[in-house]
Amino acid sequence: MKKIVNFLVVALFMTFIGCNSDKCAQSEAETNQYSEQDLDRLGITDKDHLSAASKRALKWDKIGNEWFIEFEVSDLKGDFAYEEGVVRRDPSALLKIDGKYYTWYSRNTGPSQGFGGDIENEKVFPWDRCDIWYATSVDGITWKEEGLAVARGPKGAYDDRSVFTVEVMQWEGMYYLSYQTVKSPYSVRVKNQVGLAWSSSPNGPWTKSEEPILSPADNGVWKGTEDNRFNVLKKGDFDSHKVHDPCIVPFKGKFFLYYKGEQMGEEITFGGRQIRHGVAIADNPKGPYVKSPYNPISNSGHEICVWPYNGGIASLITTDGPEKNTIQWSPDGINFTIKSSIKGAPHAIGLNRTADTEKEPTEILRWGLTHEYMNSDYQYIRRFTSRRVTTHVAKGAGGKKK
Ligand code: AAL
Repeated sequence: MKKIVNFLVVALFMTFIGCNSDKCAQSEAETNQYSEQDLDRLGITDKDHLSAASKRALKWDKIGNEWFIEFEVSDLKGDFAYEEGVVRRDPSALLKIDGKYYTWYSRNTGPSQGFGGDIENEKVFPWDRCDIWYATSVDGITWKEEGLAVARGPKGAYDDRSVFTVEVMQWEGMYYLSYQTVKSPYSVRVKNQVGLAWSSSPNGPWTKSEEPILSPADNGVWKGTEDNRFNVLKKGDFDSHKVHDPCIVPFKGKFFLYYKGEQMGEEITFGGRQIRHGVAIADNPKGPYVKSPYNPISNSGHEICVWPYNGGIASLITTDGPEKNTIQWSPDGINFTIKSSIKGAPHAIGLNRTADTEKEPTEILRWGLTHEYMNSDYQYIRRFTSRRVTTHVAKGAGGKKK
């Protein structure tokens, strides 16, 4: 009996050692779920030994290069030519109304002093003390600044310090501008909210919402009283400090307000800022907007750049996080997967909403607006174009695919 027990103990031990010495081996059920064709396409010949990277690759959608593009940026003419002393930045999407393209943007004048000086009277950022202006163009190249669209609110209002980084939505004969708001004083720890204005004409006049339509989560706790955004007792939700870059898209009979969240106690992770996107959903354009319980819906990104495609929503993810410089798509507007990894993209894109978004996945990115830093004080609005890249040609190979 003793012998049998000893044998069983040794056998069990051997099994244990065996499993551990080859812990990367796949279970039969695991290996059988992959087709020979998929394995061959990915160059995986030993399906019993799949690395973590191979396992990720086997989960990819079967896509070619239809989401891969490269961008170029160029100067615009007329009032969008660079003008010393004037900030024009964060252009909205383009609408075409009565033969003219329209865009809205943040505008102000003069240099920024940062947080070191007289915050009450100076400008801390180029996007501080902004109002929302608009411009039109017949050809998308030469622009005419038309004037003020939405001004900051009166002292004491939630938007008394700055209204900026605007997006536009056209819906059933009405125009909606969603934008960031800051209430004075503009401290480092100041919360940023989102406001809305609407009009029956792109030329206004605009009616502003009395209250913000979106606010940061209220579950972070600052540590101490120093005006420092990194000192926290508790960080709270991904958007506990700021809700930024709003963009409302009509989708599946509702209104999806995509936004960028900034978190109290933000860290640098994966070589970038800890920036993520969220979505808040409403039955009506004016709200109320309810944040999705699935937020954050991205783990990377910066300015929001989203468009409808193939019954879902596509999103260009730029600047920050491990998935920066990717284009992603989601069937439900919430669960996004990577469709392409690109070399980089212009900042603060204003999409051409007149494009035929169904022609191909990135058709809406063929041209549009962006902004560029001439220096830390002044930014100006420029044009981007993009082209699809479907082949890789070795340098000097005479244009033939090699
Ligand atoms: C941009 C945007 C928001 C920020 C600032 C102006 O990149 O994310 O708009 O507030 O910078």
